[in-house]
Parts: sequence; C-alpha cells; structure tokens
Amino acid sequence: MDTTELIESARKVLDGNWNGKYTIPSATLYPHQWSWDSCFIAIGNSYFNSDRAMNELEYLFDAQWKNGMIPHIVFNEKEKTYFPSAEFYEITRSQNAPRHIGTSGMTQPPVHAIACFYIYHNNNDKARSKEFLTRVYPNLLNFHRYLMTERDPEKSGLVTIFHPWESGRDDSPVWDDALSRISIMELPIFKRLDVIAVDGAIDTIPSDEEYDKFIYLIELMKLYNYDEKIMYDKFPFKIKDVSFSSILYVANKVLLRIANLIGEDSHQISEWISRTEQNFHKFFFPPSESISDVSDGLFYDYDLVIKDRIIKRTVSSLSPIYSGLISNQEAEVVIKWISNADFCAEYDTVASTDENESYFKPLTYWRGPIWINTNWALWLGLLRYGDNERAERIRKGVLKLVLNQGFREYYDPTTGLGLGGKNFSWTAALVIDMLMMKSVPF
Ligand code: 2M8
Repeated sequence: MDTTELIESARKVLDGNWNGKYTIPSATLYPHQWSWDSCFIAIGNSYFNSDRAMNELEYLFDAQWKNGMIPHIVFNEKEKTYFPSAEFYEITRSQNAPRHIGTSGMTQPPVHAIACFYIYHNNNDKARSKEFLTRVYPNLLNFHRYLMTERDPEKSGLVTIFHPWESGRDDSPVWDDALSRISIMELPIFKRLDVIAVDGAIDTIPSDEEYDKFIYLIELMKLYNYDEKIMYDKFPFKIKDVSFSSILYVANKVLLRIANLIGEDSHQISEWISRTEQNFHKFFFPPSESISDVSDGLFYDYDLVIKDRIIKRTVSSLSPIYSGLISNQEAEVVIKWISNADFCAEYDTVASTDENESYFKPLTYWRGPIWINTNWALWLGLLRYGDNERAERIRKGVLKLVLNQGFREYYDPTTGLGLGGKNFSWTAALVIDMLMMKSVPF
C-alpha cells in the first residue's frame, strides 16, 4: 500500500465512524463522543474536511459545563452498549452541568486548543478559520481557566486529576498504589459491558478489583455533587499528572498564539505558562541527590494524598519532551529512554510501560501496549528537540504497525499484533497527520 492508499484508508475509517455530529472512537467499544479523541480526530480531518473538524469540536464545546470543564464523554442517548451510562453519572447533582445533553462528570487532557490551531493552520480560507477561532476562543479560555483554578488551587500550573480516566491512560500502573489505598465503602450493583465488548479478550481490560475502584470514584464524585472544592478537600485520589500538565503547557502556548491572532488580551495565559515553567521540575523531577534508584532523568506523577512522586516508568515519564519545557540535556536523557530496549522494542515505537518492569503487561490496555497518540506526541517532541532521525524511526514504526494490522486501538509491543477496537479513529487521524504534516504547525 502506498502513501495515497494509506491516507485513503485512514479517511475511510474517519468517514465510517462519523455519525453526522461527531466521530465515535470505534464502533465495537466506544459509541459516544470522547473529548480528546475528538481533538485527535479533528487534527486528522483538518487536512481534508475542515468543516467536519469544526463541527465535531463545536458539538463537544456545546456540552461544556458552566465552570468551564469539558466533559470526557458526551453521550448519545440512543446507544445503550456502554457503561457507565449518562444516567449513571447523574450530573444534574451539579449546578454546573448542562441540562440539554448527557455527559460524564470528569474531564480529559486539553488537546482542544492544539486541534483548533491545526484547523486554522491547514485551512486555506484564513478568514473563515479565523472566525472559527474567534467563536471557540471563549470555550478554550474557560476550559484552561477551569484547569488552572479548580484543578490547581496550589497555583502550580500543574493539573490535578480525580480519576485515572481523566488522564486518558486509564489502566496505567501509575494509579495502582493510589487505588490500592482506597477502601470501597459501598458500591451499587452494575454490569461491566466492556467484558462483552472485547469478546473474550479479558486480559486486555482492567481487573474487576481495579474496575470497582473506577466506579467507586464516580460514586464519590456524585456524593460530593461534582463540587471541586469539596473534592479537593476530601477526595482519596488526587494526582498531578506529568502528561496532562505537559499537554496543557503546549495548549496554553497555542492558546496564546490564538489570542494574539484574533486580538485578545493574552496576559492571563502568559501568567499560566510561567506558573507551569516554575513548578514543573519541583513536582515531577526527583532531585538527583534524592533516592539514587530514581535519579534516572525521568519525570514522575505527584500524588497529593501521600505528598510523594509515583515512581512507575511509563510513557507519561517521557512526555515532557512533547512539552518543550525541559532543557536540551534533559531531553537527551529522555531520548535515550525513548530509544533503548526498555521502552522501544523491535517495532521502533514506544510501549506504554517500561518492558523490564514487573507491571508491564503486553496485552493489557495502558499497561504495556503501543498507542499511536503517545507515539505521535513523542514524534513531535523529537522533532522539536531536533532528533529527526529518531522521530522518523517512530513515524515509520507507526506506519508499519498500521500497514500490518490495520488501524487498531493499540498494539502488542512484543509481537506487533493489533489489539482492542478495530477501525480506531484517533489511530487513523494521527496517521494522516504523520503522513501529511509538512512542518510542525507551532
Ligand atoms: C479509553 O477510556 C474509556 C473511558 O474513558 C474506557 O476505557 O471506556 C481510554 O483509552 C481513553 O483515553 C479514550 O479516550 C477512550 C475512548 O477511546 O477509551
């Protein structure tokens, strides 16, 4: 298959998953709109189908909460094959929740400003795409303000997540210790539908014990009426996430460009950016004189409950290279990790967890498999730091996986086997970007 054919087949995946309002991640597993999926999808569509990319994001923004939170799922009422459902979330417990549509009560990483800028960058009709930026700017600003206030009362410029699902890396071993410290008081009766959806591939999905904790955390959010102030005080799961914060840093820089483009005051955004710059290392980078076995040059999530870093080697530890806020020397160390056999097996792509660690599981989602969105971010990070050769190896590795196995949700790093959802939208969309991007847009 040549490049044109590959782009064509990626477009077919996006067309097939488009339902007239948004693009579902994958028909077999995810029948609703997911927040960061829609952003990746809009990046792919920005090359051919600007209108659809704009509509997709505006549909999502229409479900934004009054406090600025963009929910991680916008539900399609007719679809009943996914749990937890809109009814389960009971979002009307919050004054901030929309009343016209069902959503989840949590958020996901802020790729939105980045996606909106792609739409502007790839559209020849600059007047029209500038109108789009002007229209969505308040949504983007309010979302970033929400993350910088309700999710960061410390004013650190780093985001606190209340649930593993907010990271987008749901089943990562990073959450294990925090989840194991939580005792479940009471759980409603529920039925896991992912077990049915994966059709017997049980070792690809979280254990029941872990899943119960996921649901229990939603029960607690409901108990506290999704009130961030109460949750900040009482919640048993509060983690400052490296990857989420790295994405927000890039998104703030892009938002600043958007503000300048459309003539908005960017003072507040500059302040947010410098907060992140001042605190990123303080929270996420263990000082070299601390514990010798973690002075490995990697970045680690910070658990606010136990006030300590979570030393688990996962792709999140590599994500600061995407942010551009680490020094060239620090980036060199991260690149060594990206390139060595711990993370990067035969396929030249980066696994979600260090393959030499006990918590590495090649088939279980976010515990080992290769994901295309994280590899896409590392590819951009490598280009940013000038390692074009390694960036190209990752790009080629991604294309090889897709050519061999199709646009799958994730891939086994030991065999290259495609796993999870088939015709997975963000895999198709980001492959389009990896094939069509001429220069990094920002
Ligand atoms: C996965 O997460 C959802 C919950 O949000 C799930 O497991 O049901 C994650 O991979 C997440 O990053 C992604 O946005 C979602 C839809 O693709 O699936």
